[in-house]
Amino acid sequence: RKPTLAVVGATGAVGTVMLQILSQHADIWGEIRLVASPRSAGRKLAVRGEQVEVLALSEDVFDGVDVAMFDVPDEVAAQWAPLAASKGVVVVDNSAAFRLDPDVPLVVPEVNPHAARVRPRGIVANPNCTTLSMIVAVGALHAEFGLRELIVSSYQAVSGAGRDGVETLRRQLKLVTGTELGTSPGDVRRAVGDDTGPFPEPVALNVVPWAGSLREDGWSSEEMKVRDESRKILGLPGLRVAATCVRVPVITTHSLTVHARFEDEVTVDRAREILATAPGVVLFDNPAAGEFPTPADVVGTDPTWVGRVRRALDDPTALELFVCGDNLRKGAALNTAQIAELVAGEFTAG
Ligand code: 11C
Repeated sequence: RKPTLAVVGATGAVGTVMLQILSQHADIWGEIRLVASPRSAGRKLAVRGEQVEVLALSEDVFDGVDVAMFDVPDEVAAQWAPLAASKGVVVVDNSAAFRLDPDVPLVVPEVNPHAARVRPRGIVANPNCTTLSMIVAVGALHAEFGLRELIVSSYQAVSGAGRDGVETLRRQLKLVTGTELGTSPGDVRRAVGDDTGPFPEPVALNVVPWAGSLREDGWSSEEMKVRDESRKILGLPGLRVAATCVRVPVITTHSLTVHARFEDEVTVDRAREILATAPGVVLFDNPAAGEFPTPADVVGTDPTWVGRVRRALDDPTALELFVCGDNLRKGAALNTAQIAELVAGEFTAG
């Protein structure tokens, strides 16, 4: 029997990519039901080449559903995911609401697929896009070398903040294009005005060292997610992690610099072999030819792209990498779909 799938949050930035992915992947699903807020109910969206009407989120929409992929705000997921699970639905949730719950596995199919089978609450969590943009590459290196410490800086695209983030950058770019702005203090700020959308500062012609909300001691929620989620996915509760999360004027695709320290000495040759053969990773690393991943080329693709692989000059146990991943695909919709497909295998296997 082909399982029934619900896509909850089908009209959002991630939901839109979920529908594209469902249309491109092997057609393993029976009915696909599209669900969104009452505001979007009645709209028709294309999936698998058909127009499907969007239903308003309610208890009834989960009747007969086997698996549901959720991409909704944390508070909506906190309310509705347990409700769907209580009706026997396996929920794959892309919010932060359950990621650190010890009874909810946090899954990246290339790294810890086995974890998806043990789900006491009927919920499987999908990691944050910043963690996901690097963890497939880091997980492959960890499996060989044994990870001890991660020091990362992110260069995060505006679509991580949803449609509002994208609209904000596009609006600001129109206001600064063709000007001489960016040459004196505050000139960009004055040109884009007080409405900086979901960002605390102008993002056009700028970089903003902030993503998420304020946590203790000056850390951002985004930085804490990178730390907490990496530890949980890799099964390393004591892993040393320091992250600095930065927003850059890129539409889609997060990048990170990664300093990864391992148990013993590493070699670049072995690291390159691992990265070149790891599922879900593309090694694109030839600086002499000007070849390294950038968001402009990576956007719209599935893998984690890795370049600039070097051994740390002052520590033979550490590697330096530059990593790019499409935050809406592997960072959100694709990983969620991959988890849902893992779970679907349980239904089709009987
Ligand atoms: C961003 N990574 O780029 C965030 C968005 O916990 O899933 C995703 C927030 C989350 O703004």
